Amino acid sequence: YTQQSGGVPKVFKATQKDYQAVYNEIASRLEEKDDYDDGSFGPVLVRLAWHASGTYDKETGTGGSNGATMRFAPESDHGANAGLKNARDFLEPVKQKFPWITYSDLWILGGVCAIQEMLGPKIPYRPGRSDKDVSGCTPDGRLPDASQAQDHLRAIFGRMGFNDQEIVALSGAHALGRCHTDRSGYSGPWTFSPTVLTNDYYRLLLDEKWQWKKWDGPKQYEDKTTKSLMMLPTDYALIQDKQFRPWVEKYAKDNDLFFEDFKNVVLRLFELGVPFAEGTENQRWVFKSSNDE
Ligand code: HIF
Repeated sequence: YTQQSGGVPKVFKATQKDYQAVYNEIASRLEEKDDYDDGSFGPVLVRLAWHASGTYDKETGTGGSNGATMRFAPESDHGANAGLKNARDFLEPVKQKFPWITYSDLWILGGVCAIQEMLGPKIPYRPGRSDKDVSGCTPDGRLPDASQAQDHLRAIFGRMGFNDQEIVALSGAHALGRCHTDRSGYSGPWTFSPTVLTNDYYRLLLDEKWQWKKWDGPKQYEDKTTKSLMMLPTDYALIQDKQFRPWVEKYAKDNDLFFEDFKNVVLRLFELGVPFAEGTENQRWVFKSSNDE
């Protein structure tokens, strides 16, 4: 990023401290803007970072978090991305304040910050993404379809390079946030604390009795006890499938194991398709959260 000062171009090389300042700005906006949804933009920021990354195709090397092409139609209009304008707009003033950061690095930093601020594990981060123009938009259909089951999950996440254990470890992120009828058509949160990351998603999957919700909307499960929680068909597939289920049981019992595996798989998800500079594999930064000493 070059800054013009008195006609002399000055190359500005951002350091960890500069990125921490961006982190802090996102964290304080999260704290301040608490009148959204269940009281936090955190979940929708996580979904933005994931949808930016989850378009990756390991065969062609296309898609992934490099590019931030969801700024443009047609990608912004893909059905799977409905509602993510809320997250992009939330981050726009941060981009204005720190114009040297790329949108693609900012969106991923937004996901990292949201996970940490919602009391999840620290997600090590490295910058290096550059923004692409509209020609970098990925074709529709690369993100998962919630009405499907295990074969679909393996096909979609396999294309990104993830195995069964990693699919289950990632899925715990559905402890966060909710479904909106005006976005996906589905309705409701997965857990009782949708703005705090815990292993509750796995515990509820196993401990609750789930039944089809009786309504006009798309097929989804509701818990028999309170009828206030939901599971998508793709969520329920994790306990129906013999290979997935043992991982659900492990994470339901052990929040530390979930956090460790979640950290590792999210870190990889967020780096898909990024041509990082050689030798930076072990040079990731861990940001201070706002509740750290
Ligand atoms: Fe989601 N996801 N996701 N998801 N997702 C929704 C919302 C969130 C799938 C479908 C949906 C992951 C995997 C899958 C989050 C994070 C992650 C919604 C509701 C749907 C339908 C959208 C809306 O109506 O607002 C499917 C089919 C997935 C494959 C298994 C990841 C693992 C769990 C990769 C992941 O990290 C988050 C956070 C939300 C909540 C967004 C919100 O606005 O609250």
